[in-house]
Amino acid sequence: MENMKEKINQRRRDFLKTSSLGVAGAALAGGSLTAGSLQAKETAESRTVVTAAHWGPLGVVVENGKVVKSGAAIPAPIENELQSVVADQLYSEARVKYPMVRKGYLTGNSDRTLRGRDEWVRVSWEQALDLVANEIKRVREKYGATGVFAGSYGWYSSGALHAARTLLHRYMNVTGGFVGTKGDYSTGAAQVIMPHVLGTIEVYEQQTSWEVLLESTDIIVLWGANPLTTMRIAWTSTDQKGIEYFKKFKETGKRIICIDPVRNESCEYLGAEWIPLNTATDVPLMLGMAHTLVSEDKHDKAFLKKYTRGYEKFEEYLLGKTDGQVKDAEWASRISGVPAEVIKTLAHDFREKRTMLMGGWGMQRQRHGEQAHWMLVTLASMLGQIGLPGGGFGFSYHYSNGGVPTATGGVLGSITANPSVAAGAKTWLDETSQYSFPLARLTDALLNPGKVIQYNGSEVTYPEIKLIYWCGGNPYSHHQDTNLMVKAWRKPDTIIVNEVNWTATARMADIVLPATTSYERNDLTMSGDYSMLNIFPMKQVVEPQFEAKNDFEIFAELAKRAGVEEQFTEGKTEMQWLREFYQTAFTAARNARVTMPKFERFWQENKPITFETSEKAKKWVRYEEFREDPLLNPLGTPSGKIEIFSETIAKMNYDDCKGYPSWMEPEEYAGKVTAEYPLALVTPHPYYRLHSQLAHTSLRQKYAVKDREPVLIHPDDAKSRNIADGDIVRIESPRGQVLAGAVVTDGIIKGTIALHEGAWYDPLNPGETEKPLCKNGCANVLTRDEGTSKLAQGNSPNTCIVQIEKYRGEAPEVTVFKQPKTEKL
Ligand SMILES: Nc1nc2c(c(=O)[nH]1)N[C@H]1C(S)=C(S)[C@@H](COP(=O)(O)OP(=O)(O)OC[C@H]3O[C@@H](n4cnc5c(=O)[nH]c(N)nc54)[C@H](O)[C@@H]3O)O[C@H]1N2
Ligand SMILES: Nc1nc2c(c(=O)[nH]1)N[C@H]1C(S)=C(S)[C@@H](COP(=O)(O)OP(=O)(O)OC[C@H]3O[C@@H](n4cnc5c(=O)[nH]c(N)nc54)[C@H](O)[C@@H]3O)O[C@H]1N2
Ligand SMILES: [Mo]
Repeated sequence: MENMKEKINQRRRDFLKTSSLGVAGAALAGGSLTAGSLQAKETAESRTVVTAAHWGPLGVVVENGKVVKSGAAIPAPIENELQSVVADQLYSEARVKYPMVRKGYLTGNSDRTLRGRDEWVRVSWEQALDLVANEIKRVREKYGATGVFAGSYGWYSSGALHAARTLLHRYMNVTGGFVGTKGDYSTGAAQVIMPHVLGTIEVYEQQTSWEVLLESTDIIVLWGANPLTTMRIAWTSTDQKGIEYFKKFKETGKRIICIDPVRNESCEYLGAEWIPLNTATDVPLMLGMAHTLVSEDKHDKAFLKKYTRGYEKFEEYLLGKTDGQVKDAEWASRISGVPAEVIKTLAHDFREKRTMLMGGWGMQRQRHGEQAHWMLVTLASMLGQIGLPGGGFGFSYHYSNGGVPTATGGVLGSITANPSVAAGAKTWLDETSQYSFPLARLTDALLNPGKVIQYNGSEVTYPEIKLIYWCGGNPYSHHQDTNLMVKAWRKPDTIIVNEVNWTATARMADIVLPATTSYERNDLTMSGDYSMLNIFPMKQVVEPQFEAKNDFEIFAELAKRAGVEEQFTEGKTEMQWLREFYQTAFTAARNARVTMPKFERFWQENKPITFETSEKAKKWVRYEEFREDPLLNPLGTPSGKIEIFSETIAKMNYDDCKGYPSWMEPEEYAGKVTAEYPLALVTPHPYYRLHSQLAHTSLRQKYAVKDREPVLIHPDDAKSRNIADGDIVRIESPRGQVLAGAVVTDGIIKGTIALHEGAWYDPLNPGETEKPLCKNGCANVLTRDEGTSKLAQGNSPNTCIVQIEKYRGEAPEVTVFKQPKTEKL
């Protein structure tokens, strides 16, 4: 039965089966087993290699030179199936095998609308590299560095050295510069507003320790957060501990509340109370709670006075003094769909009990997304628990194991985007180019060179982009309004993509260079992002498949053609780089009086290093120092306090972001549907993939419905359209149309459907119609491409209305996971 709930229950049963370690161990028979994990080992018949990926430390079993199995190298608290498909990734039918050039590009490039539907021609590496090097040189000479766009957003693969995007930037920097990007798709709105409110970006910061939460927190609120799903991976590699802590909290029997349009995997697994709400209505819901507190005089006035600024201005708005609208629980209920009584009760409970509001990020990936997190901080201020053990708010408990205490040890060095910057860990938000624009405005920039837009109090002018180079990302999966992007993508002269697989982005390029997976090269990674708990060896498992090369090699070759190979490689080989990165950690660890093995031994033993965690780290409370003494430990805001009113933002005078958090109706949501498009769409992150990564593996069989992306629909909405569970459906928005497979479930609020992000775009007859049908179900074919506001210009996919119907007739086959058409010239 293709039913979401059934699948979640199945997962629960699978979990119960595998949680006793003996059973998990047996399931992984083949490698050497220690408590349900695969350790490095070599016998006459088989070899187990320890490596790692975003989805954690992996043991990979090789027999006769081929990978036959993979699994956790350190036991996972809940089985992580993402770890089991190394072989599928290596030997996929979707792999780019050779350097390929689009036929029409080779024969004069007179018709750029052929992108995405032309034939491909295999060329030699020499030919491909010459072509790329010469074209970049031509564009730079003619248009300068601003003609070359290499923002190349994406999640590529873990690794301190083979970091696809960083390597591209490094190559671009040593050869003459490029246009880069500002921000990311994850927290586009929050990361720009939070510094005004709290003085830090907040979303990528360590959280109050889980050890403190276990002891002090009474209520956890998963406010639009789904950690069971989103912590199956981490930006470096998951330390797997965050989920373990959620599990422990659940075992204490304390309350967990989930405020979400979807009864998501975390809600199900943790047995949380589900408060369904309409997508994009969190601000009214929070205002309703805030109003309840004020009207009963229960807000923490002492906290507001001592630690915040501008509350009075916000209160005037809350009470309707500025716009005549009282934001009480009844008003909030009409918009959010949450009963007024529930709103009031929650407000009381949060005030009386030690409550941790864990905010996810889906609610800021929408128009006016800045307001949700600002309002959440405001509500938390009124509750007065910020800086107390286990209370307040946290914006990273669902991501990369936030709240897992930081270990004492060493942190690996890593390759830099600019050789003149010394090696060391840098965050991906650091700008590496001289020119940049907010990344979610990509289509707008391609279509409107020279246009000036507002961004966080400044102006940004779009460059004229003549060449795009993408390495380690998949914009045809991640960017909003695919059909508009197809048009924009026709503007540049040349598009180059390094890819492992024939993703839609590779298919839309002119030149495609085959990249290795991380299992075909040597690397190192930390785990946890915040915990820095482990160093994982990422040992090469097999030889590169077909003619795939490492991005490092590709860019070294290209740099050589520009006469700057030495600057790019610094004369170091793969293993020399790794030894150096390791040494950085070794030295730091020694300074912290922690011993690490010498590199040679570490590499030869092929075992993860796990650092110890201090008692101090376990007791760490975010904002504790600020609470103790706000004058001695002020925040990085202009007032040094939490800014409920921001003078800085008010002075920008933006109509779409005022000086205090407020409710601005988005253009499309459940409260603003039309007869043609009567439903709202939400696009959460998928359980069995990392965005588009792993979509081509056998994991697809666990969720696909009639070989399409599953769409969650409420039984009432399905019934009125004659849609049954398992039906193929057609979803249409003002911007595009896709096929999907219906999952009829009461686990979604009525009036909204959910289609996860990350499906591979697979158009039927591309270029021939205005709204070509995506056969597979890529959510972004439907979504809107508009900035969150003039402040952050973040992406806003969760602002979207649609219609859905049963698909009649023969559904076209999904073809995007196969090789594209090739030809000999
Ligand atoms: N509708 C909607 N859209 C969204 C979101 C949403 O919530 N809703 N979420 C947004 C968010 S938060 C994000 S982060 C983005 C994610 O968007 P992306 O980060 O672009 O998505 P990935 O699928 O991780 O793409 C990574 C690509 O890199 C390739 N790759 C892997 N390893 C290597 C390597 O070593 N070398 C090279 N050259 N390539 C490699 C993979 O094959 C894959 O195609 O999507 C955004 N889009
Ligand atoms: N397995 C897996 N893990 C991942 C990823 C992945 O693709 N797969 N992606 C990684 C990346 S790059 C990122 S940025 C993070 C993403 O982390 P998030 O952005 O937090 O993830 P989402 O799934 O977009 O949203 C989380 C929850 O919010 C709900 N939601 C959406 N809109 C609203 C709203 O308006 N209000 C409320 N209250 N809830 C809403 C969704 O239904 C979902 O249950 O996850 C990371 N982890
Ligand atoms: Mo993200």
